[in-house]
Amino acid sequence: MISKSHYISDGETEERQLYNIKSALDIGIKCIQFRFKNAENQQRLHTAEKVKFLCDEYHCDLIINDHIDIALDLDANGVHLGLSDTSIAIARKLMPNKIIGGTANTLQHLIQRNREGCDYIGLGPYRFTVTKRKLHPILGIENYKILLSDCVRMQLSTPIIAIGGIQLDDIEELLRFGVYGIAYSSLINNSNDKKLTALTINNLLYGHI
Ligand code: TZP
Ligand code: MG
Repeated sequence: MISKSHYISDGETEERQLYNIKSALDIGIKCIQFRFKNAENQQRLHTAEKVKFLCDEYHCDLIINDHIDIALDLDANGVHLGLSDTSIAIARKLMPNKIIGGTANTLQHLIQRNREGCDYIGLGPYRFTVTKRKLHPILGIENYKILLSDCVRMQLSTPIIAIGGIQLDDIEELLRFGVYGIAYSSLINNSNDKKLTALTINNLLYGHI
């Protein structure tokens, strides 16, 4: 079962990553995508090992961004792959029973990702965000509406997770347009009441607290 709620980890240092991840676990987040761009490979793996330990302790799913080698090493629940990362076909061969997510920014990408057979598509960015550098063009609500109705018309059925600057007020409308779930980082990291924010996300996505 793919979670409707993906917390994307953020932080320039291991300390910051672990602090943010521990905070997310403490407020009941049940699916974390570990994203640590600003690290050497050895460092990233080392931090990921600690994250895996924490996620196991909290019964939280762990998806690794970009690095299928780390996902395999740690027996994580899945991997999230950008358009220029490992192909979905290779990922599927290497981890047939795991969750494989893929990024999309255009209708062409959505068609490609459906054909490739990933388990969910991260469609974005919804709006500008400082969490990610080298952003694809910003989509905004109008393009989500168009792209999601294109998916219905073309019978593209891979679940779509909206990402990029998502705020609580965006969620109902995105769901109405047909997104399956959301991925977010600063929504939690910048919240003054993380627990309440997490409960509200769950309530909006699953209809219960
Ligand atoms: N990919 C597109 S936007 C983004 C990623 C990883 C960052 C999401 O973080 P935030 O803080 O919710 O914008
Ligand atoms: Mg990537």
